[in-house]
Amino acid sequence: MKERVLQNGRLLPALEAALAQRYDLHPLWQERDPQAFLARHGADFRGYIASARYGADAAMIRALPNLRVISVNGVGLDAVDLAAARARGIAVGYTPDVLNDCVADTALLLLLDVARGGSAADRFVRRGDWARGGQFPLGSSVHGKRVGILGLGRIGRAIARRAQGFDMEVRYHNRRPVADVPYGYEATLHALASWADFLVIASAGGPPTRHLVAEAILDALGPQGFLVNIARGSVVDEQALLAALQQGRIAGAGLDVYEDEPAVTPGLLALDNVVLLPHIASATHETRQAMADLSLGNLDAFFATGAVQVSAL
Ligand code: 8YV
Repeated sequence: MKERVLQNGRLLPALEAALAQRYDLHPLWQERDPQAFLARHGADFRGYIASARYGADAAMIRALPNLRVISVNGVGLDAVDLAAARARGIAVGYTPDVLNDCVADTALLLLLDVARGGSAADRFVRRGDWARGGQFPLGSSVHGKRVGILGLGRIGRAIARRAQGFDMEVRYHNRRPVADVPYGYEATLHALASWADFLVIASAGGPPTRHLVAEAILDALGPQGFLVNIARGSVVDEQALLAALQQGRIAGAGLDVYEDEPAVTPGLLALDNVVLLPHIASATHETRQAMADLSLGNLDAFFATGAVQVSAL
């Protein structure tokens, strides 16, 4: 008999198809009353497939009393209650590394776009402003500028390498200094923001980093400084960011993530010096396929051997 696996939200169609072939996959998101469904059938499921957006909180884990494995199709684990999983002995798999390059590419995409005004210039051409004789304002060059990276994990390092390729100077702030990297360490985020022309957030999300970037850090970044966030929206106080942008206290922002996705603080939509992406940093055919292979591999490995391939615990 096939193992029952619960699916909390949409995934790559190819992954959904592969899961449905191997498992008795149930799409919870199609239930009209998910709570009632869980109350009746929660005990049937031993597997659970989650994503960065559709995680597994304590209530969900409680509703699945026989759950043995959670496979997260993503690297960020802030939407999964890891303590609750650990307490119950539930294995948790995730998909680190395979998305480092695409996420880092997106950080540079946002950095270059917001500095040079790529998206705004595109709008300028489409509006007919160029044809009418308009002059698009000058941008900021990036070579020789300073990139401060918050969170020098796997993705942060990939961003640092790319920034060096653009002849930028790199420093970072982390909970603790990282051995074997050629980048300067700033002991506080405030010092990093004061030093940087571009502050790039590549840290984990969740309670420990919530609103780390708020008014004081934005003011340290200053009127010539740009913020880039490819990590989690929760790290930035979005209202404070909006105020800083509206008042010219920072120069611009490039965002892939938001506090309340898919909602974006409305005031941001009106600003030409803000580049807004819909959480697509890992969204390429190649990377999403690699993530799908790994999250499926984690489930398969667990049911075959009792352990996931890549454990988050
Ligand atoms: C995806 C992400 O949006 O991996 C993460 O933590 O935020 C992204 O890669 C998501 O997990 C895809 O389902």
